[in-house]
Amino acid sequence: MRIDIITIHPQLLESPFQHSILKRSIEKGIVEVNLINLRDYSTQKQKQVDDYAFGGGAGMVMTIEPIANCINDLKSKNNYDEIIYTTPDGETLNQKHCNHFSTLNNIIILCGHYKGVDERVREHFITKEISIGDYVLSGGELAAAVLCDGIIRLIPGVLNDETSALSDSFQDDLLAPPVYSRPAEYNNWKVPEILLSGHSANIDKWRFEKSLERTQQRRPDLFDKYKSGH
Ligand code: 6GU
Repeated sequence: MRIDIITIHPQLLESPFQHSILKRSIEKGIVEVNLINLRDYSTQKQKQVDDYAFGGGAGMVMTIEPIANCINDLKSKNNYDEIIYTTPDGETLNQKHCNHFSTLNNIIILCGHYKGVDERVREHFITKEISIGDYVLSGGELAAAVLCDGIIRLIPGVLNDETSALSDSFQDDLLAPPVYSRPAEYNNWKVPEILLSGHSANIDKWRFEKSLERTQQRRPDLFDKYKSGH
């Protein structure tokens, strides 16, 4: 999979890809991530990529020309399955989006900034608009990093134990059950006996019940969705 990220702060996005699972996915050649500096596509003297909003009002707008130049340049070299724009007024990212994006070959992520991009970019270039939740960030870069992490870890071969992505919270609309490790007793706080029993059928049953219980208590909305689908 090839992910081209268009940003005015490429350095802000370096670190997430230099560690742990994302780093390994790149080293293994499963993913290629390119950080593209939007300013490189500005034709202005000062490499400007924003301007005042027509009609007035506070805040700058990301202008269409550098973005169009950049996306057209990328499109002349690759075919893209999705061109995603990170913006607080997009669809709220969920596991279904991540599952879908993880099956694609080439995507572009355009990181939003200021008061947003010229609407014509959204109309004519963008195929999907994604938010990571109902709060406002100072830019789309951290949202793009979250999106990439959510996608990349699902690509076959990225996680060592492929089944571990399948038992994630949300993958089947249920939260994951509690987990424990050594020591079996700490401060007189004991690990549930059943997990030490070695009886895998009983353990699976216990984990499933805990998943149900936890989802019902913490996320009644997810629990209703789960029940309606089963
Ligand atoms: Cl994608 N961008 C910004 N600026 N703020 C956000 C967001 C994105 N998602 C949630 N808040």
